[in-house]
Amino acid sequence: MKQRIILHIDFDYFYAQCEEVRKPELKTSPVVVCMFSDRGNDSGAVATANYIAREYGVNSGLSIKFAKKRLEERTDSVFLPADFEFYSSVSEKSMNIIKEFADVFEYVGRDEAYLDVSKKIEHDFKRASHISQQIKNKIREETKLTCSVGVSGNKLLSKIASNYKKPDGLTVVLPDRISQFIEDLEIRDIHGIGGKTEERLAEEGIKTISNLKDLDIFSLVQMFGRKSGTYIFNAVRGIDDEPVTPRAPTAQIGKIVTLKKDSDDYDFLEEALLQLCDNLNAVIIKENKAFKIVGIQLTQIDLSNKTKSRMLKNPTSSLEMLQKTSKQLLREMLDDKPDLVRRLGVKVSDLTTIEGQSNITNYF
Ligand code: DGT
Ligand code: CA
Ligand code: CA
Repeated sequence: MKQRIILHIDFDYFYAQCEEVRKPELKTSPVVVCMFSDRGNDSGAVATANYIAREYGVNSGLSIKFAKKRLEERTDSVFLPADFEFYSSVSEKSMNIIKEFADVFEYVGRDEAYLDVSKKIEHDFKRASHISQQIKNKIREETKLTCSVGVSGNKLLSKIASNYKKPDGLTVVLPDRISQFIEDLEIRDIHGIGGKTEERLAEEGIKTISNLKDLDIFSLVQMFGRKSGTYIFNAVRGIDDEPVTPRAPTAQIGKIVTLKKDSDDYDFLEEALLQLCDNLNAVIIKENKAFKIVGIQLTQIDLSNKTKSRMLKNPTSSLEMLQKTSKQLLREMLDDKPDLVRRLGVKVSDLTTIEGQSNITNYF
């Protein structure tokens, strides 16, 4: 078989960079994009931060309170609420540019995609670096964004490579450099080997990639089961046959209902909400999706809409998570004393498709 050549493209500090694009004067300040939870001024977590803020230890998931503390001395710091609609529009524009360069284009998430370019560049790695640089240039010219690109013969290595040098990186892993490239990594750098697996391996004294490489497939299967064991065995050798699968973004899936009566009663609304969650979950499962954002919408009797959404820590397709999060959102919205509610909706977004290898990574 001819050499495959696959690119993984990941935009740098995506939400924060989007904010810099619409307000370039932010570029010299720490920029922190926040998911405020509305329980008080500073409750909530950091969605992402630009690289200046990261120098102060401000990263995704940190509480806003801590982020402010760490940036105390930077009086020029900017804390902004996440504006998903804007980020989606920037993403759409960027993805449309990238797509043109691919034989096969696979959308992974708002700031991430795989491109199979094997045919287009006639299986030639020299041309792969060239096309990657062209993509970066075009993205920068047309959207003013930087991204990091990983190039290799498969998805696994390209994903690791795009993260290898950030921001504005370009890393090519040539076929004869694979084992050297992998040996210098940490175990956790390998996509699909999560914290739990790492802990389990550490219990056995396996702390480096080369320790891990010494394990035979039988031991790995014994520890992690056939599917995951085989995955790890191959991954540390840089082997991955997953095809780049044509996939476009599904923006969101939602369900909406007109209530039997107008109401602002929590229990009444909850009952309708749980029914919506059931219906929505059926679609999520059928389409093999995982979601990261849950939102609800109230249409009031004057037909005005109120919406509220929350980002979860990890993508999931769990009905329980959907119910729990949407009930929480409903409570918070009723605390704000809306008018009587006429229509109620629940939606999920930031969707990813679960299948093949990514199925495995969900077990870790
Ligand atoms: P990087 O490392 O330069 O690629 O930085 P980001 O910010 O692009 O990080 P990435 O690619 O892991 O995630 C893409 C976007 O997803 C990011 O801009 C914000 C969002 N995100 C990532 N992690 C979290 C998190 O833990 N919580 C929340 N709320 N959002 C997150
Ligand atoms: Ca990114
Ligand atoms: Ca990403």
